[in-house]
Amino acid sequence: MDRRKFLSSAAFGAVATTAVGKSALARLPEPEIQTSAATAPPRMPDSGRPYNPVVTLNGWTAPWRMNNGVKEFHLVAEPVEREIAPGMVARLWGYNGQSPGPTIEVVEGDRVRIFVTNKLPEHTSIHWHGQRLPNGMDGVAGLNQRAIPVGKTYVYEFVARRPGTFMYHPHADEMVQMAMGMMGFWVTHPKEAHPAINEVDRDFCFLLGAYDIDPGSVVPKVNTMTDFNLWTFNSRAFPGIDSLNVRHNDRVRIRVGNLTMTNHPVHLHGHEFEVTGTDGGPTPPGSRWPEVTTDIAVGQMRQIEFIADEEGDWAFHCHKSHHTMNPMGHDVPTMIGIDHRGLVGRIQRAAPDYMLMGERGMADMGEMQMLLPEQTLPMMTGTGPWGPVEMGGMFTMLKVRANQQPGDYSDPGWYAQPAGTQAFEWTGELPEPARFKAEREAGSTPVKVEMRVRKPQGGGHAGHH
Ligand SMILES: [Cu+2]
Repeated sequence: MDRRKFLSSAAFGAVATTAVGKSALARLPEPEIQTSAATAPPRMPDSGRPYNPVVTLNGWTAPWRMNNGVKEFHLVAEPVEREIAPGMVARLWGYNGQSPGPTIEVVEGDRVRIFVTNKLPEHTSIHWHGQRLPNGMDGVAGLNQRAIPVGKTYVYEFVARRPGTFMYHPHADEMVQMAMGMMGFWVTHPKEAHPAINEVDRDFCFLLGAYDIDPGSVVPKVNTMTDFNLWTFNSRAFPGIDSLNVRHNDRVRIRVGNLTMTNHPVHLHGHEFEVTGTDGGPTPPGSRWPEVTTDIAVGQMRQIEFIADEEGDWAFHCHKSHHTMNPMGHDVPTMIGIDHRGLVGRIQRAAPDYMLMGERGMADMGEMQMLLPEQTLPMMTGTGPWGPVEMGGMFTMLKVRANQQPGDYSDPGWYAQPAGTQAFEWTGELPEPARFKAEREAGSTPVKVEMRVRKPQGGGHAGHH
C-alpha cells in the first residue's frame, strides 16, 4: 500500500493529557518475551497512525496496545540468554528475553507510555537517548528519578516530539549494565511527508555492541574498558548476523547506533551512501555528501541511505580489522616469516594441544579444524561460495537481487555472478620484475627471499621507519 495515501488519510488528533494518567495504569500490557535471535519481519502497525516499519537486524519490534490514545509498551529488564552465533550462547542482561531489547517504533506526536519492570538483581533505570521529553522522564538515576528498585515497575510517559532515530539504555550502574548488553533502538517515524526524510523501500536498524567474554565462558567481564573480544551487530557476531536482503534499485536506509566503548567506521562495499540523519535528527539535504565509510563515535547514531543499484553480495562491516574477528585473535603473537620447522613436534611433547599458526599470515585460521573449547567462536570464520570468508564480529552482507520481492526479507542465497565477471587466475607468462632484471644484468643472483627486513641504519633520523 502506498505510504503517501496512508499518511494523508491519517487523522489522529493530539492527545491533550499532560500528566501521567494513574487511572490508566490499573492493568499492565502483557510484555512480549522473545526467545529467538532471528530477524523478525517488519511489524505492521495495527493501531495508531500508519508508517513504514523498520526491520531490526537479528531483532524485533515491540508490540504496543492503545489505551485512550496512548501507546503503551512494557519492557522487562532481566537476565537473558543470547545466542551470539551458532555455538555460543552468552548470559547477558537485556529486555524482554533478548539483548538488545525490542525496537520501539512510534510516530511523531504519539503519546507514549512505557512500563519498565526490573527483574535484574540490582536497581536500574532507562534513559531515552536523544529524545525531547520532560526532565523527570530522562531516566538518569539519582538526577531525574529514583533508580527502579529490584522487583518494581516504573512508568515513563512523554510525547515523541521529533521524528528520528534514538536509543534506550540504563542510566544506573551504567558501566555494568551496558557491558551486560542492556540497550535497545527507538524509531520515531514522521507523521507526514518531511522535507529531509525520504521514503525508503527498506529500513534496517541495529546497535553496535562489544563484550569481553573469555573463551569457554558465558558471562561478560563487566570491568573491561577497551580490550573487548566480541564485536557485535545487535549482540550477534558473524556468521551469526543475518544479511540485509534488498531488491535491486530499492532505496535502502540503515540506522546504526553505537553503545560500545570505541568508534566504529562502518563500511559498505559496491555503493556510495549519504548520511541522512544522526541522533540529532535528519541532516539537511544540502549538507550531505557521498561516502563509503562513516565513522560512528561512542554514543552516536548514523543513518545512511543509498540506492541498491548493483546486484551482488556486498560486504558491510566495521573497518577496524580487529572488529571483524572473534575471540583469540588478540593475544596471538605475530609469526609471519618465522621458520617453525622441527619446533612443533618438540613443543607438542610438552603441550600436546599446541598448534602452529600464523607462519604465513593468519588466513589458515579460516580453514583450521581446531578443537575449540565449548562456548567459543572461531576467530575467523564463515564460508562463502568461494571458500572461507575469514571474518567474524562486525561483518555481514548486503544482498541485492533483481528478483527479491517487495516485503521479502528472506536470504536469497549466494549471488550467481554472470559469466566472465569474476577475478580470475592469470596463466600466461609473467614478465620478469624490473628489480631482478637489473640485478641479473649486474651479474648478481636474484635474491629469492620474499620478505627482507631492513633495519634503520646509523643514528638520528636518517633511517627508514
Ligand atoms: Cu569496529
